[in-house]
Parts: sequence; structure tokens; C-alpha cells
Amino acid sequence: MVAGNARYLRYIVIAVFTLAIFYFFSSARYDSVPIPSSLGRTDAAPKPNTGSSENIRSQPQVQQPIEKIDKIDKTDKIDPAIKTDKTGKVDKSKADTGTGTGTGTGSSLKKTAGNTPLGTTPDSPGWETDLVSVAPGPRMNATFVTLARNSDVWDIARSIRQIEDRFNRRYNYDWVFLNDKPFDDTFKTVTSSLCSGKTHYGEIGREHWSFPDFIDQDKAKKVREDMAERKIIYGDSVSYRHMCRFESGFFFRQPLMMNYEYYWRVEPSIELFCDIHYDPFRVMHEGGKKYSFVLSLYEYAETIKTLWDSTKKFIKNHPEHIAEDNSMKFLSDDGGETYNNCHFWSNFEVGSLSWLRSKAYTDFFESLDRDGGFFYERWGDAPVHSIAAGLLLNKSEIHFFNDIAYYHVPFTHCPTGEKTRTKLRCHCNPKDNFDWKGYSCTSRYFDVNKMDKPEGWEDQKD
Ligand SMILES: Nc1nc2c(ncn2[C@@H]2O[C@H](COP(=O)(O)OP(=O)(O)O)[C@@H](O)[C@H]2O)c(=O)[nH]1
Ligand SMILES: [Mg+2]
Repeated sequence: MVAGNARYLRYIVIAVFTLAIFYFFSSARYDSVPIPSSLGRTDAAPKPNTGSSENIRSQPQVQQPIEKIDKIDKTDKIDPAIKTDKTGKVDKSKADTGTGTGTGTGSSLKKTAGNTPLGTTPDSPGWETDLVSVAPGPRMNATFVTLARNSDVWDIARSIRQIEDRFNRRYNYDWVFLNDKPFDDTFKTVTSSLCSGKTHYGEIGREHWSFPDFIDQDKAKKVREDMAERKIIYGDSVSYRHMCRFESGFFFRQPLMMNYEYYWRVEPSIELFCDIHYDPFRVMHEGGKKYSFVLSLYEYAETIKTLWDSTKKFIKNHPEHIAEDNSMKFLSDDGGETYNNCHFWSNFEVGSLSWLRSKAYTDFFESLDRDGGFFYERWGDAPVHSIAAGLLLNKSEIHFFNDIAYYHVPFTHCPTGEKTRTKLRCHCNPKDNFDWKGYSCTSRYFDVNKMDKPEGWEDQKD
């Protein structure tokens, strides 16, 4: 009996002891490492749907201040190309509504650049080696832009993932998606989960995606039938023609695009092969660039039979728009008499929206549009943009982004030079580089601009 009581007593003591230990650990304080308040902050309340959808997941507030307000010279002119708010901080809120001018209280970039130099080569000041943290420096008033169908969702997902991994996760630029039909929920959910900046979704108005009334439908139909017979790629497609006309004349005037000064066009299924150590939008702004490319080639002549005749007509009617130091030599081998079909491949573009919205460019587009070649032939937006850049801009306003290694089926731009590729952690095969091959116009571009070709280019010729 006594032994039994002692046993119960032992059980009770053990139970009390166990409870005490449990209580001790469960109420002990855990001194965590303090998290800076700026990290992990999210946008306040979800915004109402304004026709463009906000990013579904909350936005990390990761952009860095440009400079303190007291450093801003109040006499400086407002620069719409730089995104700032009244405190001198990078301001993303102006992109929210899809309206407005996107201007802020900005200092001139040159001044900002003094604080955060733009390093574009490994030995220049400001070259970024820390590719983990949020990128320092200002943000431009810029956005990615993609025209896509709902069915393109998984192909554009791949492109976004690569752009984010190689560049935008440190910069968080916005992304505008445009479609001739409403975007569905899957498209919005997938893309907004991948983009680190804000996402906007716009439906294109019918007037920008239909036959203008001056187009003779019978004539256009006959052309499509004939091109189908001759097996010209996309020759029988109506939607492809709307797409080319839209990219030539309307994407930059969509309401969602009016907020921005610079764009970077991204298509489904592209690849980026190297780290991007600096902000290409800043290169455009600080370098006074209006148009840029990574790949160039000859256009399929059958699709643009009268494009150059229309161009010559425009030159005659609008000599005031032709730049003094233009790139006619890139476009023509006989002083402008005929087109050599060289063009910048427009599925990649970083460019100035102000330039596309300028009178010079819109006069050019409208003149071509009236001639009907988007439907009576199959004019592509690539030769249209390229001829415009070549004639309306000075040479110094066009930029070749050697550091942006890129693929769009079937061509690759892989930077020439092993040192560059290693430094940028590229994963492209240098043998695939198209730049110096016979069907590329990049060698001609270098010659016209009297640029030195990179060491080793001759070994990649064919
Ligand atoms: N919304 C929409 N986008 C289109 C249509 N056709 C082409 N696109 C987009 O326009 C761009 C160019 O089309 P793509 O098929 O890649 O042409 P390619 O690069 O010339 O072969 C891509 O971003 C496509 O997603 C269309 O009918 N509707
Ligand atoms: Mg494409």
C-alpha cells in the first residue's frame, strides 16, 4: 500500500515537472533579428479595378530613394523621364491609374547620376557587382510592354521569368500587357505573380485593330489568297496584319502607355542569356538614345514590295522630318534609291515613347498607313520602325545593346568575346551568335557608325 502511494506520488512529481518545463519553453521570449521596416512592406489597400488590373500579389516596396529632396536643385526643369515623387523618392504610384502624364518633382538625371553613376563596363564607376540587392540609383519612367493573346500565357511566363531573373527583380519596372480581347483570369494571375513591378492589362480599341475604311476588302483578300498560295509566312493571316499595324502605329498611344517615357518590348518565348548589370532605360535617357536593338537582318522582300516607294513619297512630302545625320547608309546602298531590306528586329526594342508619339513619327506612320501596305502587302512593324529610326533620328540616337544577350526564334545575339560572356555569366553558345553572319545587318551598322567591331568577330562570320 505504502509502495503504491509512493509510486503515485512519483507519477505526480514527474507530471508537474514536465508541465513546468513545457510552460518554461512555451513562454520564453524569442529575440529575433530586427527586420528593417522598409523590407516586406506591402502596398496599403488593394486598388479598385480601373480597367487595368493591379498586380494581384502585394508589391514589395523595394525601390531605393534617388536622393534627398534637399539635394534637388529647385531650378531644375521637371524631367518626365525620371520617376520621382515630391520627396525625391522613386514613385510608382503614378503608374497606377493608367492616366496622367507621369511627371514628378525630378532633378535632372545628370545630377542624379552624379550620386549613382551609371556603370556600363566592368571597370567604370558604378558598375554593379552585387546582383542580389535592390539596384541603387534612379528609376526611369519606363515599362515593359507585351502584346499577347490569352493562349500565349505560358510562353510569356517563360519570357518574364528570364527578364526578372536577369534584370528586373532588382529594378521592379512595371509591365503593361495589351490584347485585342479581354485578358482572362489565368493570364492575369500567372503574369502578375511573376512580375516584380506593377502589372497593367489593357484591351485594345477596335479602331486600332481593324481595317481602316479606306481599305478595299476585296483587294486585301486577293493579296492574302495569293500569298497563301506562294507560301509566304503569315501571308494569309488577317490578325498578323492587324498586329503589325498596331505595333507600327498604336501601341505607344494606348491609354496605359501614356504614363511612360520609355518602353522595353517583350514577346513570348524569348530568352535572355546574360546578367544585365545596369539599367538599359538609364542608358537610353542619359545617352540621348531613342531607339535600340540587339539583332538586325534582311526583311523578306515579298512582304514589303512598295514600302520603300511609300517611304520616298514621305521623304518628299516631309523633308522637315528627316534627320541631318541619319542612317540612310544602313537602309540603302544607292543613296536612297532602293531599300536594301536591312532592319532592326523589333521583337526586342528599348525605345522612347515620346519619339514614337512625336509629329515626325506619327506623320510617317499615317503616310504609310494611307498607302495601304499593311493590308495590300504584309508590311511588318520591324522595317517600319527601322526605316523611321534610320531616317528620323540622328545616328547617335540609335543604340546597339551588345550586353543584352537575346534569343527569339530562330536568331541569337550572344555577345562576342569570352571575357564579356564570363563576366556577365552568359549561358548562350557563342557559335549561335548571329551578329556577324551573312544574313545579319549588324556588321553594316557598325561600319555605317564607324564603330570598332569586337575582338574575335571575324571568327564568327560563318
Ligand atoms: N493579342 C494578340 N496578340 C498577338 C496576335 N498575333 C500576334 N500577337 C502578339 O504579337 C507579337 C508578335 O507575334 P508573333 O506570333 O510572335 O510573330 P513573329 O514574332 O513575327 O513570329 C507577340 O507578342 C504575339 O503574342 C493576336 O492576334 N492578338
Ligand atoms: Mg514573336
